[in-house]
Amino acid sequence: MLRCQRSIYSVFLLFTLTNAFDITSLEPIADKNIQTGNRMLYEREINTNISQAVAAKEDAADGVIDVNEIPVRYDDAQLWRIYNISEHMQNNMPLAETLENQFGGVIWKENSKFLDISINKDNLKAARSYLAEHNIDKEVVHTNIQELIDAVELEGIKATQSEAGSRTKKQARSGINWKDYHDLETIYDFMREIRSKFPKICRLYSIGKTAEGRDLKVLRISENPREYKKIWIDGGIHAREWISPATVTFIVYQILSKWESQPAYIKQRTWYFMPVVNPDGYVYSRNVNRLWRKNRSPSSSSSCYGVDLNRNFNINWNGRGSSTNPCSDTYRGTTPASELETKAVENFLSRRKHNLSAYLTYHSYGQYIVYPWAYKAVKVKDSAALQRVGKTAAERILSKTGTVYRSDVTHALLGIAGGGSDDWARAACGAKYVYTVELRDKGEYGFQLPPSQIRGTAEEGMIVAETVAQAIAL
Ligand code: 0X9
Ligand code: ZN
Repeated sequence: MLRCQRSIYSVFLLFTLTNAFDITSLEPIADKNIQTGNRMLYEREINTNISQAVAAKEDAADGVIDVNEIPVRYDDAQLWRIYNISEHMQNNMPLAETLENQFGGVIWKENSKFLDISINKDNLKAARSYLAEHNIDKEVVHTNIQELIDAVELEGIKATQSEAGSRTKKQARSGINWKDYHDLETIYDFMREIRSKFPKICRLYSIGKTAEGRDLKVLRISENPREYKKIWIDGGIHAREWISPATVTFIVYQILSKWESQPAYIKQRTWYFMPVVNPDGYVYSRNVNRLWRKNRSPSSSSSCYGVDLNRNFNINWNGRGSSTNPCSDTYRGTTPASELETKAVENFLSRRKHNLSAYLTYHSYGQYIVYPWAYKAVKVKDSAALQRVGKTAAERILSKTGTVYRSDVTHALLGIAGGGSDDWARAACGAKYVYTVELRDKGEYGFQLPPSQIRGTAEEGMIVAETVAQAIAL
């Protein structure tokens, strides 16, 4: 035990001396980003329009084009906010679904108060007339979504380019930082790097593969996995919510970079981190379609791809708030846990449910900290404790960063939905502190949260994790 402690200490000392994860000295990713991470931007720079992009891809692939790989653009697409959506049922169909089915709308956010939906340029006129005919008001939040997407990419490149001249040998190999969003490889390299720097307390699992053959990776941090209470933290269930994997990697970094001086409620825990539950979707949202939400599994009954993993868990599957249509963004899949990602998480966690005290899952956007149930309009029996801890986290966030988060039971704030990972963790694994955290913002930028807000938002995610860890009795 003493030897183990000493070696942890020496790793820590080495870590401190080399300063490998000092946020200011991490290896810049600018060059890499232009070539790999931000492929959409790279492609736009070399191809001035889509037909040229197609030609370039055709060349690269010896005449074979995969239409699913042609970058999707959102020039002049608008983002609308519509209030009082429950009043606007059309022939028994919610308005969101009508706009999705008839006008190719992409639902960004739907909750008890409003609907955020984007409409492509070609459908604007028809969608506008539809709303006018039905006396439905809308706010136009953005008039060119492509501009928002481009602005994030450029800001990220600029934020990291300034460091290009200051590389040293000591810097992290993974090239991660919290000034920009990163590609999957950078996130996985970071996890590998953490494991090799802290071999005594870290274990890296591949808990399965995706439909496209990517690994599903989980990092465990624990000094005593047999005894310590477990906290699971995941991100990236929804592909386009890029702030979520960024927040989960930040929590890993925060916890480990000061490991020896962490309080008992952090050190005497077993932490599981899965920053990207949906790697295929994440890669697709970086390379092809920025607004992609689901995974990328093909359907046998439709030409549409993807299942909403947060409607695919084995808890009231096929219930309200999920869709039977493979083309919908809330498609629930063919059976409960039909998806490899869902199956992998369910198998891994249900085998480790002993001592599982908390399940935290990071999403965006809206600034909410919500707890079960989502699938029915009932609170869990110990909801008073969940409300108290959620409220404490929100108060701490407000005093530290000034951002307002609301905490409440999920069905009240976000509406009813079956098949969610949070409800499953509570029902199937008995985790007490179960929260879905909807990170920044409240809709100003939505999924295109500026890179300058990554750090502050990730700190808010960290506060939730710390508050929950503290609430669990040792
Ligand atoms: O609808 C979702 O899956 C989550 N919101 S998001 O905008 N990130 O898609 C909220 C999940 C809340 N929990 C459940 N519905 N189970
Ligand atoms: Zn989400």
